[in-house]
Amino acid sequence: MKVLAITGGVGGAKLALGLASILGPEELEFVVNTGDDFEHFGLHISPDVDTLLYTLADLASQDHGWGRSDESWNCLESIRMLNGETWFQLGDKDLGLHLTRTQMLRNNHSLTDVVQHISNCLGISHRIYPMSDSPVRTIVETTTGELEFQQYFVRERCEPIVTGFRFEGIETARPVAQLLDQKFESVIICPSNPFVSVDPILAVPGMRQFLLSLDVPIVAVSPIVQGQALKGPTVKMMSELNFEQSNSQIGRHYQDLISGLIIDQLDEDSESSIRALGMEVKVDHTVMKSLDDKTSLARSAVDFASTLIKTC
Ligand code: FO1
Repeated sequence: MKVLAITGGVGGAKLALGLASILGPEELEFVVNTGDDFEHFGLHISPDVDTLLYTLADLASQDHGWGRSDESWNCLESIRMLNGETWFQLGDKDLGLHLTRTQMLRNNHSLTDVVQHISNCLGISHRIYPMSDSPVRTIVETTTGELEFQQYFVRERCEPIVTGFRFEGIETARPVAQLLDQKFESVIICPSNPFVSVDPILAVPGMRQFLLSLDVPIVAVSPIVQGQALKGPTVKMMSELNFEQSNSQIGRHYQDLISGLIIDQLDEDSESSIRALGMEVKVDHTVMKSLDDKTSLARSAVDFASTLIKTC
């Protein structure tokens, strides 16, 4: 069974690690959000891609979920001493990756090639595709104006009230050709933020059509439990956009795409309302703390997708 996993950053990377622990490189590939990418100090930063790279390479900071473990912050301290911008924290080891990527991009390598190169160097055997090689930038529309994603997320700590999103550059973006050449037997949408992590991927012209043309089960894992997001501003965004903060709403969000939704056992009572949307529901333990939690949910998602193949 070859699986395509769609993921954003920290939340999605947990399930991604679970999937990579149970499926080999021939059985699993990833497509990752690059709407969070931005230029900082002239460097190309690709937070969601890097979170996945570091997670799969067992180099991710356990404290933050993003950035490197065993990090040092000499460069940041030096910037601070010079009254430079320190709102976005780049560790010394992490900087090495940003420098390498930026130089490769300037030497006309595609982002896909850069990600492949870094994957190889970090010993990652699963294939990771950025959602597109051309730049797409998530812009958060708020009651106080538009903000680039990292300004909203990190600098403003997700405080501004969200009114919508737009994905700058999306019109000319395309899924990477190597991804479109692949066949998959199921697709798993990791429990990432639907608005700013998964939607940018699905908004790439041709991506949704590609996924639907596979004609295979597409399964999503809900990122919310008991009306709360385990990480990040998903629920805050739902509330500000006047959406119900529920798994049913997550089901509605992906309704024209998915055939199954996995929800947490604490939300068992929403099973029938989600089924009424015309999709299958699986109730499981979706809170991933340990590696066991991650592999167990991964196995559950893969099994769920394979039961849907039989009913297709
Ligand atoms: N997130 C923060 O909340 N604060 C930071 O200073 C920060 C730095 C950072 C550096 C490199 C990197 O790859 C990610 C970093 N992140 C930071 C995480 C990132 O902004 C978000 O987690 C994602 O964009 C949302 O998926």
